[in-house]
Amino acid sequence: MARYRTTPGHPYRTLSLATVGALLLGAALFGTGSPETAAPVSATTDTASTAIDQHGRLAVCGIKLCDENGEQVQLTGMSSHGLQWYDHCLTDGSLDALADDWNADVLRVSMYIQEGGYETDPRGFTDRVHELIEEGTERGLYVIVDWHMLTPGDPNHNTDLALDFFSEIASVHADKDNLLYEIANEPNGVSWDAIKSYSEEVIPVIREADPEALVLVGTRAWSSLGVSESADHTEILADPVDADNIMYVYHFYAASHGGVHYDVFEQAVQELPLFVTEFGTQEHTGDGPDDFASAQRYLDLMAQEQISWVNWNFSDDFRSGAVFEPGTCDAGGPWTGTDGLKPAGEWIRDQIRTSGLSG
Ligand code: IDC
Repeated sequence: MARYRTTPGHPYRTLSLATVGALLLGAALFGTGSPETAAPVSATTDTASTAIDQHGRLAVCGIKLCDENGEQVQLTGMSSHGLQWYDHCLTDGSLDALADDWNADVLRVSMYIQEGGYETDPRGFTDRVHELIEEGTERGLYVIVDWHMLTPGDPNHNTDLALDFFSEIASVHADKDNLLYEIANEPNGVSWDAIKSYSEEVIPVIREADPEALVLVGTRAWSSLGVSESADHTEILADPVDADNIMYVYHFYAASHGGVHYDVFEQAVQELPLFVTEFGTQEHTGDGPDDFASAQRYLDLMAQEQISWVNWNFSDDFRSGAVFEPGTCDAGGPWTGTDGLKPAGEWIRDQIRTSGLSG
């Protein structure tokens, strides 16, 4: 789970921006000195401290992910489905369950751009992402803000929108230690060069507001490191993105990607900083039969190599890769235990409970 019991927590980590603002204003108006002395203990904190308190800001060290003490860490958790379709699966109850029953370390907030997503209502989607960042933070979760571009597959199609969105997100949340910025979910049908140049436009805008931001860069061919379009990770090695503190993204669907995809990934983990921000135990449609043996092979490698991973997806969509049975979200649960879960949900809940920072 996201909470630890051993070290006293720091109450300010879980206060919302608005609360911190009010405290600062109060301190200024009434001359009570620093908000540290004036602040009441938040109702959401107790003597426990969260994973964020324990590990702080994450950063790339060599080709691994490290916490603020320089120790290697592996995060494990879940991705939402598209907010335009399954926002109602992200409730107080479901997010509590994710943090405290599933023991997740990380929530990926998947905001599609097309297909009825961000481009149809930039203000509304941005506001919802702000809220979900606060919801995750209050529960001690790291939060990946996923710019879920998919169709069209060229990330440059959305650059202006991405610059607006990420500059606001980074400036509002720069004081938080738990945000990770995923700037392009799955580029496809475009060269590595196009992805690299997009990244080199977006990363500086994020870093202007949040200089230490950890940025996750999608890779060619649906974040397959190029493999689904007959390339591989060596094109990245030959011409990496010109920025530090970034990781490259790999996605896999275990029933479809057990062969050459696995082989390239196995090689690439020795050569590039990688973060698996999406995987499924089924086919690349997110549906069909589960292949738990293939998924376990990947998870064993990722445990050994301390590669962080996030599973697709925390919704009640009818497809086999959505963890909840259809109807669960409208019914308001059950969120905890296994009663509301499909087979893939039961499997991944067990995996998350026993892995990562809180395993
Ligand atoms: C799928 C969803 C499905 C939706 C479709 C639309 O499961 O409900 O209709 O997207 O785009 C990915 C993508 C992710 C896909 C998922 C499963 O990042 O958006 O979700 N997948 O197909 N890459 C590989 C698989």
